[in-house]
Amino acid sequence: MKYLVTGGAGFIGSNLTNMLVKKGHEVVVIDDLSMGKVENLNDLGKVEFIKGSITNKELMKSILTKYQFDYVFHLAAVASVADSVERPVETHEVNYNAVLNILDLIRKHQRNLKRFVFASSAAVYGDDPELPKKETSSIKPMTQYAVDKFAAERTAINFNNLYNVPASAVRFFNVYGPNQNPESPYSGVISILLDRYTRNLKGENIVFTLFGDGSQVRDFIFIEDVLHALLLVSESEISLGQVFNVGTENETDLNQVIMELNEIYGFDLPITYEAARVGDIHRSVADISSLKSLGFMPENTVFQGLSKLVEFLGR
Ligand code: NAD
Ligand code: UD2
Repeated sequence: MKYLVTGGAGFIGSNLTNMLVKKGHEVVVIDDLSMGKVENLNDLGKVEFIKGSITNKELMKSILTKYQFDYVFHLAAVASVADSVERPVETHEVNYNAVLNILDLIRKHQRNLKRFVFASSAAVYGDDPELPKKETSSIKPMTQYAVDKFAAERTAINFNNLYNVPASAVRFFNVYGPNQNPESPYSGVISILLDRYTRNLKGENIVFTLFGDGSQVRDFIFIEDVLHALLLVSESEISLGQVFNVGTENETDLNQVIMELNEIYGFDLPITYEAARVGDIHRSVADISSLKSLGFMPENTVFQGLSKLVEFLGR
């Protein structure tokens, strides 16, 4: 099969690309390397890597007219909520306008497509007290990131309904695993935590900044489980035109994550506390009944996932 993975040098995209290549599929990756790294791709010789922005209309047209894809996974985005608060206009260009353009190009030029899978986010639910979040829960996007994710997700589903562009969307909760870039202040919290543990182990005296009191709750899901979910959604017939939460249904607060990592590493990470971030969501947990109806069952607890990740990174 032929796949296009946008954002394929990033965290989720590179893990997906590496798995697809391992299964013997052909993969084209487009990434501007703003957050991703070519080194995340295990077998560059087997991937057609294109460095460029999804906002470049000419480039996207050339890719989507040159190849006929079976599957498109759209993962490229300004992936940080806090970054979108700093850069709402740039975020909108990447996280919405580019998606609309890609869908329109697919509508006009892709004849073999089996599925376009859009990476949306649990952020669309906002801070509404109704928990766990069901796909039918109320939507309360609190940042440009969340507004654009919801709008792009609806656009993908509308292209499915109006123009027969086969599309599904997934709302990721908090994903963690190898290849998550810890270098931006807006990186995923687990990647930042692991970076701080390893640097302390190497003798650097570096403190982790906790925004809030650590009681914020997330539904953390390990990348292996996410890849399983992505394959199920892309290959199932009943997922066509549908949106799926991708989480575990387990609530973990940040203090517990740090406690488990202290146990895995065998020392207490030095922490400094700052005010909670503007736009931060206090509690987020998924209802995954819909995903389970496709045959999904998360296999890793947070402790198991963190242990595998620490193993992978080496101490
Ligand atoms: P990531 O930042 O590692 O990956 C995104 C990739 O897109 C990066 O490699 C980046 O360089 C690339 N990119 C950014 N702007 C681009 C542009 N204009 N043109 C081309 N490439 C561009 O983030 P991730 O965690 O792998 O997230 C993947 C997708 O999943 C994103 O759409 C993100 O919003 C969504 N998501 C992630 C999580 C999570 O917990 N990681 C949660 C919810 C949703
Ligand atoms: C994540 C995703 C986002 C999204 C959402 C879905 C990333 C980078 N962001 O946002 O794309 O769709 O999940 O729910 O993966 N924190 C600290 N110290 C730090 C960094 C973070 O205390 O150095 C806190 C942060 O304020 C927040 C929590 O940790 O309360 C999680 O932050 P995050 O950026 O990992 O994830 P989130 O949920 O904001």
